[in-house]
Amino acid sequence: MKVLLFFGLVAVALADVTRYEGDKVFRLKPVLDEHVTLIKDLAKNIEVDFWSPEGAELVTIDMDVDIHVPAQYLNIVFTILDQNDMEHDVLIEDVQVAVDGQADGGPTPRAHSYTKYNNWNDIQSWIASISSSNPNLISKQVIGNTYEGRPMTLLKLGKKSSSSKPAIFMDCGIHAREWISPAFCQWFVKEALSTYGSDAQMTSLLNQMDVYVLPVFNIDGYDYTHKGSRMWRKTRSRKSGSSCIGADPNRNFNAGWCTLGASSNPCSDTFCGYSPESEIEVKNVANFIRRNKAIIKAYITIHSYSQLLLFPYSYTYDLAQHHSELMQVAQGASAALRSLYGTRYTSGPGATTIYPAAGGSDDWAYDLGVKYSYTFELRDTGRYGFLLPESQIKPTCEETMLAVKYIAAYVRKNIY
Ligand code: DDK
Ligand code: ZN
Ligand code: ZN
Repeated sequence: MKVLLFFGLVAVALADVTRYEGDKVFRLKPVLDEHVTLIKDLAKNIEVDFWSPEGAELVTIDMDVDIHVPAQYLNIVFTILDQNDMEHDVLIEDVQVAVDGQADGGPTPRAHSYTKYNNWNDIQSWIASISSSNPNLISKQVIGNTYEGRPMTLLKLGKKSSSSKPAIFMDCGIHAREWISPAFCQWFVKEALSTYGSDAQMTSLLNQMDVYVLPVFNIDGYDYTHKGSRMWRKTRSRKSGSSCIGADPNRNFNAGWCTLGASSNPCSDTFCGYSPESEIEVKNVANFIRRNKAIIKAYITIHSYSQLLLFPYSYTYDLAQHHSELMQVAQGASAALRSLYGTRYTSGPGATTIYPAAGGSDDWAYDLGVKYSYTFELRDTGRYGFLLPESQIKPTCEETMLAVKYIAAYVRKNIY
């Protein structure tokens, strides 16, 4: 009886998990206005999961469009592409195979590891143990709870000091499915602790500044990508009157909110939310940064994929007041990143480098007065996309460390 009950529960649990057998990821190359219209029509009529750009409303001519198409729609999509002569590649032949293939970072049993995609449970225990490991360099504080009630714990790295130090704020995991991002925040914390005292750059950084690290911003969404649907992007907030769940946290900040490159449709992956900061996770982070704006000198947010280093603005095509300095620092950071494995990044303002998108955290922080405001889009450029294999965590994090440390060193030398 017990055994039967057990298998019954397992079956129920499995039935809840979205699977992607036979699904494909295409890269479309729209070179005619008709191609763009066609992609938008396709999105209206069948269930297309936009990987890049992240919604049909962001598609423009001559851009690469990466879409994940469920197996049941493949025939129709192939037919439409051929009938309309739209150039396309298949990036991923079978999405479920790629999902299963991500975990190439080592054998089970899978405890916390810096070269694995840890689930929220493991990250939570890691936060607790790492912050008690070295009380002289690290402390933690809860800045609020998520919609589903999980604590948002912020780590503070830096040599203890009697007076308050200038600080850098960095978050990971704004978007649930971008798993390489929380992996980078964990890596950064580990590296900071283990290289303090030996690496000159890290030692000066933590002596003169504090670095606030939020390892997972959108915890509810992240947890859901482990337990429910791997391709979830948004928060998990519900509102009566809509059957669709969640808003895009990176469209929910109060910066040109919902004017451009965001959707007011609650079912869209780029839904801007019902009002600025309607998402409690966004409000918690915004409140913390507002409260500490006198000391926060840089804001860094980690996403994937595309290999870009972006800075304001995304809600307008206008150049930021500090455009040339932001560009210079971005190019220096990209060069540092490339020096390790040759990985190429493109730098520039969000609106022209990726796509116009209002309500982003970087634009909001910048307009608040945090001059050095950067959005990273980490590896890769689409071979695996969000399903970057675990074997790439180490090289990705190592090279990204060089870029983040470059920005941090620049900020440290230029704020006094
Ligand atoms: O939120 C997005 O769509 C991407 C990361 Se997935 C970044 C867009 C540019 C920075 C937003 N201000
Ligand atoms: Zn993202
Ligand atoms: Zn992205």
